[in-house]
Amino acid sequence: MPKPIIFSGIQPTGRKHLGNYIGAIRQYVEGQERGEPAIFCIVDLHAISVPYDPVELRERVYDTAAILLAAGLDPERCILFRQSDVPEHSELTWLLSAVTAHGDLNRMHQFKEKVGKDRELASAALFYYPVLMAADVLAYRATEVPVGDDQRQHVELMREIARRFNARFGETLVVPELVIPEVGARIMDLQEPERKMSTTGGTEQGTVLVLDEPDLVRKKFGSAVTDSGREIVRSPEKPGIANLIDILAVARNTDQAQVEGEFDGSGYGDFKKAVAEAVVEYLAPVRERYAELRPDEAGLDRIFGLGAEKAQALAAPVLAVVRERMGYGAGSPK
Ligand code: AQP
Repeated sequence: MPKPIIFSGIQPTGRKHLGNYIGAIRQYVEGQERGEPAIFCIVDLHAISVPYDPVELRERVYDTAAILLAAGLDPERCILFRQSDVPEHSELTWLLSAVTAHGDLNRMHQFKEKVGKDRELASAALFYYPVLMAADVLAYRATEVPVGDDQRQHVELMREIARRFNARFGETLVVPELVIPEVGARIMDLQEPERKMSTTGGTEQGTVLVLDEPDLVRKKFGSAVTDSGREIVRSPEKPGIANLIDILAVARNTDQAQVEGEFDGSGYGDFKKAVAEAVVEYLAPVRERYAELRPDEAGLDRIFGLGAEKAQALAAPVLAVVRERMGYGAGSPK
């Protein structure tokens, strides 16, 4: 069996939360052992699809790189780079737009959720977000895309874009597989457990940040919304408890049934305390390593430089074939 080519992107923000960590970053670290190569990209081009500050953007890219390295990504074993350093992503976005239906983009849940009532004012970049995401992955002929459950629809669309491209221009692109974790693919907001934990759409108190101080983590779990019952079981009527069970299972590297068994008969208060302590312990090494890594921007720049070089060496030949198949440049398609 050939090793998978793994690709995933992450937005540049210093406010990475437990959902991002459990749903995505944890999978990246595991992926670098399996992938050949495993490619991880800080998607600063995606970041301009919503209002932003240029000075802040540069800072947040460093923050995100330091979080990923602190979590265990190793530039010797994976390719870690900044999206804007590899122009093939932008070019392929435009080329893929030829086989992307406007109607498909119109149906994207994330676009609808993010624009809300302000559809007319939303940037065209936000509408185009899924095409750029397709280009990110397809430029590397990646076979696996590790993401959280919220990205399911975007990955389905990129698969469709690859199939349409191949049908129209001949077998060129690889149709990648979605990879979501068995437990923790959708971590919910602690205050509003029917909504996913989110950078922009969640509550402050219900969003646990990777870099939160331990006491703040304890406070957030202490005030987590549960229900009026007593049972610690996974059930659709108990989204708050089900979410805490998932979080504890991941933080302790065990399964949900084990957690249910251990806390059978316990009160919600004790359960929430146990989850808080497990998460504090889970995130402490990341926070500590982050504090060491983040100040060294020159070191982070070196990692980006090396990563971009390796990424471009992979993407450029794919782009050359795409251009040729689409009828650009001299000669006839091979
Ligand atoms: N609540 C979540 N549970 C599990 N996985 C999640 N992810 C996001 N939220 C959850 C996964 O994290 C990865 C990186 O996400 P991102 O930083 O690129 O951007 P995002 O998906 O836009 O992150 P947010 O927090 O959800 O921001 P908002 O809500 O503002 O858009 C992705 O793989 C994602 O699936």
